[in-house]
Amino acid sequence: MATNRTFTMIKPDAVQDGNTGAILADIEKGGFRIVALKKVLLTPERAGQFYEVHKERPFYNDLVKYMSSGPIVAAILEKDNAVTAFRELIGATNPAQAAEGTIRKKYAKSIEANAVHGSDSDENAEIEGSFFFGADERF
Ligand code: DGI
Repeated sequence: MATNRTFTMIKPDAVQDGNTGAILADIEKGGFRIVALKKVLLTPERAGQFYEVHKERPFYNDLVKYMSSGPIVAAILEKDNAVTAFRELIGATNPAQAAEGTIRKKYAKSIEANAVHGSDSDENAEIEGSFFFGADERF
């Protein structure tokens, strides 16, 4: 059964471009409640740990370098069927293929600098949320 929480990060390019507020507004307008929120600079070690599942992919080193290149904004979000609903709101990984009106279509620059992360399963949403937030940071 689908749970009602997912995890997101606003990635360094979108934070650097001053799009944090606009993206959070799109998220709330999309019907998601912000359960937890913080701005943080990942070390390359922490970014590498977060993307451990992609370790064997050819873009892993670039991804780790990019995700630790500037602060990100991490959040836990709540809505019915949150994982699926949020991936619909953000659009395809590659912004060239993202549907009109999606967050990636509006704010992403490339397949790597693609503005936001969204968990791909309920299990990963819980793991990723716990990577950033303790129980006393979720409301
Ligand atoms: O779940 P997604 O973020 O939509 O996509 P994913 O889990 O397949 O990949 C995680 C991130 O890795 C993605 O947001 C951007 C980066 N990435 C994925 N595929 C490529 C990539 N980066 C590069 N440079 N090239 C890729 O083919």
